[in-house]
Amino acid sequence: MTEGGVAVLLPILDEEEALPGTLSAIPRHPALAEVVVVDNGSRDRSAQVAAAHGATVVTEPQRGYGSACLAGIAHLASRPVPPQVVAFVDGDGRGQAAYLEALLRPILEGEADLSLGSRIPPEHGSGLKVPWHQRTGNRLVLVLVRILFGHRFQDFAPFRAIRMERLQELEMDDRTWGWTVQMQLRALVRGLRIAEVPIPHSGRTEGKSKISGTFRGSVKAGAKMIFTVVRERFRTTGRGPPGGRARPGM
Ligand SMILES: Nc1nc2c(ncn2[C@@H]2O[C@H](COP(=O)(O)OP(=O)(O)OP(=O)(O)O)[C@@H](O)[C@H]2O)c(=O)[nH]1
Ligand SMILES: [Mg+2]
Repeated sequence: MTEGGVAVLLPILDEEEALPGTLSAIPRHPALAEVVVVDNGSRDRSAQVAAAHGATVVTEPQRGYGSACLAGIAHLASRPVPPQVVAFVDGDGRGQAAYLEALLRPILEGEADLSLGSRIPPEHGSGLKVPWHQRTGNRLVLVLVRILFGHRFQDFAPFRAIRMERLQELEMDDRTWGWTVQMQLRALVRGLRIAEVPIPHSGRTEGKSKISGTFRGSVKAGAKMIFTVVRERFRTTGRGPPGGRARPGM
């Protein structure tokens, strides 16, 4: 890896309890250039906790997971030397962060532009029970993508890494929970090389769930993801058949 290195981006809301564990779990990879926490209007001490752990804190008042991601990317793009790779980690992502090197490997070895940390379901050994509403919603979105885009993704998990230049070419604009779906579908349609790295599913161990920990949260996020799949299908019509150079199961 030459200039720029890897930046880790954490879009967060009210994560003061989980952040210390997550930030400490990020491996000190030689290519790691910056850790950016985007605070999306937290009512707790998330921003202070992030700064105390050495992260750059970016504030984004407009609510939404995608809004926070966009603010973080704008911050990184404005750096004198922008990073070459951006990795996304959730605020409660202590368990994911430990797998950062495995996630980055396909990109750093020049095999992929986008590397997706796909959660291994508990029946395959991760031992963690995913709530039924989250499992059902996720499956529904995966099936819909298969029908409308002809591609079998394993997951739409937020833990992922992408080459900065490729990310900017995707012209991402989803400000909500459609963010992960939009990124994968646009990467597919534009022919990015996609790797899916199996990551054991590790649930939240600190702080409060905002999305799939509750039935209401799952329904809202699921509806947004389904809407995003359909919208992206219409938006990308005429760009040629989807397919890309995805490498499922890698
Ligand atoms: N920027 C932003 N981030 C949010 C918002 N709501 C939640 N998040 C963050 O999004 C990530 C995922 O939220 P979680 O509450 O962990 O949702 P989940 O992973 O589906 O569910 P659990 O892990 O079971 O709690 C975390 O980093 C949250 O802090 C929001 O409105 N804006
Ligand atoms: Mg979580």
